[in-house]
Order: sequence, then C-alpha cells, then structure tokens
Amino acid sequence: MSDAAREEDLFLRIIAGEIPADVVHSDDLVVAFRDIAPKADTHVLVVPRERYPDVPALAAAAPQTLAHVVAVAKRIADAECGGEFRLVFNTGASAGQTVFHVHAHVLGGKGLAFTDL
Ligand code: DGP
Repeated sequence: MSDAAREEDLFLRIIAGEIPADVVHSDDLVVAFRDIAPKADTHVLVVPRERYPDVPALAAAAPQTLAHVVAVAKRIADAECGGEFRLVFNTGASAGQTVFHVHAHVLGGKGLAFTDL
C-alpha cells in the first residue's frame, strides 16, 4: 500500500495501527473497532483490510469477504447484545457515507434509537 493511499484513507491508517482504535476483532480479512461516536450501546465498525469504496464494490470483487463481514458482525452481536443487531452500510454521501472505505456499522443493545424502515 502506498503512503498516499494510506494518507487519504482513515480506516487504512487505523488498520495499520497509525491511529488508535478500540479493536474488538482482527483477522486476515477484516478489522472491527468501536465507532468514535457511538449511536447505540454496541456500535462497532467491521472493516475489510482490503480497500473497496463501498459495499457494492466489495460484493462485486470479493463476495466471500462480504460474507465474512456479516459473520463477524454476528459474532460481535452474540458477544455483546444477544445476537440481535442492525447492520448498516451507508453507501454514497447523500446516504450518510463519510469514509469511503467500505465498513459495516453493527448496532445493537439498549441504546439503539430505533427508526422503523
Ligand atoms: P459512515 O458515515 O457510514 O461513513 O461512517 C463512518 C464512521 O466512522 C462514523 O460513524 C464515525 C466513524 N469514525 C470517524 N472517524 C473515526 C476514528 O478516527 N475512529 C473511529 N473509531 N471511528 C471513526
């Protein structure tokens, strides 16, 4: 990975350990860490190590990694909030995406402010 890529991608810098984060899971494919501005008792970001801008790009290029993101989300929810959770991939700026390195928000627990879809 080039220095320029890492410079412009916050999550690559967290994955590289250059920016501290509260990491709850790490393996060959993904790193999961707590969101800096939690919206629920459990609010963890599951982030593929490899850089894709958003979830459609991940699904097209590496569907097995997307399936692993979901499996890791379930594992975190099993450990923290009874296995029940909301999984959110904001996709595009108008949908709330601010970091263009694909990530799943795992949200659960009592603090989850619920909006019906
Ligand atoms: P999104 O808006 O879907 O792109 O989500 C980006 C999330 O990343 C947002 O909920 C806040 C979180 N975030 C931003 N900067 C940092 C950081 O430096 N550390 C951690 N742990 N989370 C961050």
